Amino acid sequence: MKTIASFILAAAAVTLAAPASAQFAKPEDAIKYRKASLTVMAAHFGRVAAMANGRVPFDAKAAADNAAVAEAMSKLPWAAFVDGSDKGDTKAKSEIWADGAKFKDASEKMQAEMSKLAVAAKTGSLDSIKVAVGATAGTCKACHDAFRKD
Ligand code: ASC
Repeated sequence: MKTIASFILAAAAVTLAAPASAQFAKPEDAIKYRKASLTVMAAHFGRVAAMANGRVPFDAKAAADNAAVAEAMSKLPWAAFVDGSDKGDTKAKSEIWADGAKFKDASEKMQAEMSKLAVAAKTGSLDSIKVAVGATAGTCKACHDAFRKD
């Protein structure tokens, strides 16, 4: 009985961890998934960045809500850079697969800065948000420069 209970718990844990190990039937599905999560992340990060840059009026609740969505999205694309998904409707450079450690490092830097932004946004301090938006955008750009075709 104990064994069955442990098995069920383990299965539940795997199910809950699914976003981090999303499975894809075809390479195109992985490409669509990572582009979709990056697009949603950019949309919500962009709303916070627009406030930080003074393009839209600062709204603390909107900033916190959008930063939280961007943070959640920041965790998703990476499991979708599966082998065989370097070809097709993608700007991903082959360096992603050739230098996986460097790509992972770049992705982790972005996630770390996006998390700091979410924390800053929760405090409601526009000055802290400005700093965090700048740092986060820097990690977006660094990864694009190294790993995305123009
Ligand atoms: C954004 C966005 C990116 C980054 C990048 C930073 O808002 O969509 O891809 O910032 O432009 O240089």
